[in-house]
Amino acid sequence: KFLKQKSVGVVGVPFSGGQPRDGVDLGPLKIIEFGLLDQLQELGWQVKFDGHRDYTLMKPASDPPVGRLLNARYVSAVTESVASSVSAHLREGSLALTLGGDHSIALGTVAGTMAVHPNACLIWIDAHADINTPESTDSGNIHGCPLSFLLGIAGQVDVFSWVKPCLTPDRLVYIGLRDVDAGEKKILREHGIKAFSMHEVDKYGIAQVVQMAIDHVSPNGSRPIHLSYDVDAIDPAVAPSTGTPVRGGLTFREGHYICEAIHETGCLVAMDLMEVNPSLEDETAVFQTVTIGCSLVRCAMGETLL
Ligand code: EXY
Ligand code: MN
Ligand code: MN
Ligand code: MN
Repeated sequence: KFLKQKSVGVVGVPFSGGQPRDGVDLGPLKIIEFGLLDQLQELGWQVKFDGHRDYTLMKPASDPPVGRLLNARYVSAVTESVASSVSAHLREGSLALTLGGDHSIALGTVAGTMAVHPNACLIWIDAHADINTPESTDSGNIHGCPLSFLLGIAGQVDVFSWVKPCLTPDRLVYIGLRDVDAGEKKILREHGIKAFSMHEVDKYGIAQVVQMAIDHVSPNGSRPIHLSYDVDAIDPAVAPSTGTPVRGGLTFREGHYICEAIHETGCLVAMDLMEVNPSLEDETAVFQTVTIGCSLVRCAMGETLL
């Protein structure tokens, strides 16, 4: 509905500066090595991929904490660049697919989407709420904070002055939450942000949850959809190679169902696949996690079981 042609622009972001563990920067390389681009071509997509950018060139010589925020200058520079890559693909009428890297990257991807589709909605699949403010974050890891910047509730942080508030609470919905900080719970409540935690997934079933989520952010199917998928939403027994695993997650099928149902809306314009860390756990675990990453993307882009 919102794409000009069946083409996808792929943005590979080998970046880990939003959190402390090495290896998540290898995620995009592994995912592409596993053949995702060919798989998308087989689904009938024209694939545009300029290769992985070397974001380490953007690393400032010195990047002392800004308040509690760690690597703030580096994260800001990388995400600003990601935003322009994403919006360039969208302006050409292609779907923008971003492979991470840690979830701070979504600060860039969502800003990039909103620059082209200002009315777009955001479906955030995650064990975590990623909505800490520079004041509420305990860890200082910016992958736990991107939504506060996008919503304009982060307050003034000069290093991030390029980020303009571009998302409203009514256009954000979560599925899969199960590890939300006390400060984040307060933010969700105060801003009336809709969230379907694992409790609601258990209670209503995934099909009804996805339907309610889409109806909430896109009444009458009127809005372009940005899907930001953190692989840690899936249960760590199924997708173990990720930096902040939390028990009690989505099953293999629940995780895929979300993508299938969003594909069926015909409104998907951008997708992120984040937090795949091929340096964590054993070879089998990495294989499982990367394989699932690829199949989640394929399902969101039209692969069906029959
Ligand atoms: N809420 C915790 C923090 O702010 O540090 C944990 C965040 C983990 C975020 C992962 C990417 O989803
Ligand atoms: Mn996340
Ligand atoms: Mn997460
Ligand atoms: Mn926690």
